[in-house]
Amino acid sequence: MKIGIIGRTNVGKSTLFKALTLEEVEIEDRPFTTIEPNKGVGYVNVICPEKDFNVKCTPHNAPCIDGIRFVPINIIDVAGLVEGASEGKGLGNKFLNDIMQADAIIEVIDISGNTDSSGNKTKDFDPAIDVEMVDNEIKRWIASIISRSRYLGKEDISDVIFKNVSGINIKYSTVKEVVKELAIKEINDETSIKMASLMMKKDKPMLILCNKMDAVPDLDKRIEKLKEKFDYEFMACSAAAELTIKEAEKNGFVHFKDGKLERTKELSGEQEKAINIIDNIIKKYGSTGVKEALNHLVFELKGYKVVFPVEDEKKLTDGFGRVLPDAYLVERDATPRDVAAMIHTDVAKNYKGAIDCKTGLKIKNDSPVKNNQVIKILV
Ligand SMILES: Nc1nc2c(ncn2[C@@H]2O[C@H](COP(=O)(O)OP(=O)(O)OP(=O)(O)O)[C@@H](O)[C@H]2O)c(=O)[nH]1
Ligand SMILES: [Mg+2]
Repeated sequence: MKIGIIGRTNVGKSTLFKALTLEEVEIEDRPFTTIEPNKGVGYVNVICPEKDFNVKCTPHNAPCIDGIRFVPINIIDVAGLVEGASEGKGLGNKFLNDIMQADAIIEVIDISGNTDSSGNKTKDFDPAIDVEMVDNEIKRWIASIISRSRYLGKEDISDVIFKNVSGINIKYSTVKEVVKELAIKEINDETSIKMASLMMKKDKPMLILCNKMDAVPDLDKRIEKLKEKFDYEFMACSAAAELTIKEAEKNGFVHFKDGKLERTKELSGEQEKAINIIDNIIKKYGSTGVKEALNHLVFELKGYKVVFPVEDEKKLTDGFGRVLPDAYLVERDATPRDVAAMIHTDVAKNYKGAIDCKTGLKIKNDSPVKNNQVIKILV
């Protein structure tokens, strides 16, 4: 799974990206080896089933820290979006194509209002302007791809559209649904924009993340104002605070557990000052908001689930004797057979069914797996 970070310049996209993808000493065994300069690996969190089953896990693809599994996902951070990008302005098309490879999008906005559309210092800038602009550019870009379709009236219109939108990672089933729901009979500017909107909603849900919450006294009021205007979900964060914690953790100064920062080393005056600022943010908001945003986008908006496949349903081990080794992120409708295909083509080929390791009962072949389910694939 890929998450794209988008937004206009200077809102804190790269700070968020760094906070999400920072390599931590405790985290090992990354499955993703091809990482381009603007791409990295972040982690969503689920509770490790080890406690529930009264075992101790031996993680392979998803590290476990304090009973929380860190399941890897790809993150893409791109350059700031400018008005007219869909027509080639700024980094334009290349950039939008990159972001369209993502399965879900985080749009970062600067809720402090201290920077304007061009990223320059100002006061009381209305971030609704940015939300509007990004929304427009993404939809126009998708619409421009749809409208490249040459429909002569004889073929299946979905097939014609899919030929173009498959390149930006829109599913065939989505194109079919969109064509049906909007009763599309022809492809023109108006229908393309409508289709773009709906395709985006279905295949690339976007969460708007109000960054720099540390710099505003009236966060709730500002978010409420945005919510009234747009049909998006809004959450808030301080990417800078999250990055400070991650770096302090990496250097062994603090440990963040159960919503609290524990000092694990004596801190210098400057360090103590920085950590105190973070402490105050956490006291006020409960967290920096970064992890919550990523988890919300992946598990709620995108509906993904995490499953733990094992070979031995009693010991919960794989062929190497590792307990609950792997955590797989699967799509909303994934069945045990889909999980089998993720493990290996041979497992998929020889698939005979699956067992829920908690109940010991067979899972129906066509019913979707559940979040946090431990399953044994029968081959
Ligand atoms: N107060 C505050 N400042 C932040 C936060 N996150 C980022 N910043 C600051 O915002 C500025 C821009 O951060 P970047 O991460 O470079 O922003 P960007 O969106 O990647 O910018 P471009 O790559 O130019 O589009 C930097 O000075 C950051 O320190 C935050 O949570 N709070
Ligand atoms: Mg950046």
